[in-house]
Amino acid sequence: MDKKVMYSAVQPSGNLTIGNYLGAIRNWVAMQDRFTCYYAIADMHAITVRQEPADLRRRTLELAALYLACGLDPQKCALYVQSNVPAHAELAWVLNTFTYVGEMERMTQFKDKSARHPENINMGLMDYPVLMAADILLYQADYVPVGVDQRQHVEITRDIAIRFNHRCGETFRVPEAYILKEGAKIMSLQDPLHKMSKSDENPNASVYLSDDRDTILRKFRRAVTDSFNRVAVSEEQPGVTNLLNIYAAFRGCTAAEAACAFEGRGYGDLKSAVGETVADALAPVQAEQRRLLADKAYLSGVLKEGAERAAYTARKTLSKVYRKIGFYRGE
Ligand code: ATP
Ligand code: LTN
Repeated sequence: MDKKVMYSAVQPSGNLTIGNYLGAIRNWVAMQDRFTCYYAIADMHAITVRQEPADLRRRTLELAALYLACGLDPQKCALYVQSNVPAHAELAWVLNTFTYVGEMERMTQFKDKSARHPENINMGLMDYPVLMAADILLYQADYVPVGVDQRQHVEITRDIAIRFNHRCGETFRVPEAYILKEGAKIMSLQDPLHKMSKSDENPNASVYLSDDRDTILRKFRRAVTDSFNRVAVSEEQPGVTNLLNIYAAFRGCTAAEAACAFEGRGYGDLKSAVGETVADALAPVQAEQRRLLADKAYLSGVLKEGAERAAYTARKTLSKVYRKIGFYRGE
């Protein structure tokens, strides 16, 4: 039987956080043996908010190096830069005509980002989920491993695929979000009711994958907790629960097991243990990323080959779509 297909991407729009790592990239590695995988660097999505061109280019390479440093194997999965495969923009245009303005206006991320960037509510920001649908549908993906915040975008992708299939005949496989419980939503260290985000203005709110050991320990020491003085997983203790989730996700246990391990101990102990765990886990990834970034020729080779493989599959789907909607393709 054919292997199932996995598709995911991260935007090179800032410094990646441990939320991006635990919610997304880390889970991809575990799947590369069992699935046919495509993992993109979503630079076309990133430009929906303003980017410095030089920074965008640098972060694109950094993200490629990070994918590899986290353990993604270019022999097993296609790692590529979204803008290097023109079919994404081409399919997005077609899918735009199968998507309603009202649906896009209701998207949570669109509403959030419009509120945060009122000076630049551009069409791309609104159209973001359609481009994401094009990404996923081009590869006939079965599963899309993402953090919880992206579930709505995968749902709309399903709606668009079903609508297209219904009108034009079976064309797209209808994908499912693949969301792991531990690490699916890492919260801000300063405001544990909001998700940790790479674009948070407060640098203490997020632990970046590039942070050094001292910075990591300091950020965890300053993490907002509560005055219950009880280490437990509980809705009324979002800060402590978040620390336990982070600890559990890095240690490979459940948050409840982590809570047991810290029973009767103070928040100070918990914070340093989480900090140490995170710093220990990130150190080898950081070292490998640095090593890879020094070898630009290798990175560029990996991305070129990844784009070729992706483009081959993407073209097949796009040709089918063009045929179904009646575009003239020559005699
Ligand atoms: P931005 O703040 O620029 O919107 P982001 O930090 O939310 O960025 P994305 O590029 O939107 O990151 O997300 C990349 C992947 O990381 C997605 O699969 C997303 O679901 C996941 N992710 C992002 N933040 C978290 C988080 N706090 N916990 C778990 N997963 C997350
Ligand atoms: N919107 C995603 C990044 C992304 C993506 C995708 C994720 C772009 N295209 C396709 C899964 C599948 C985000 O994480 N913010």
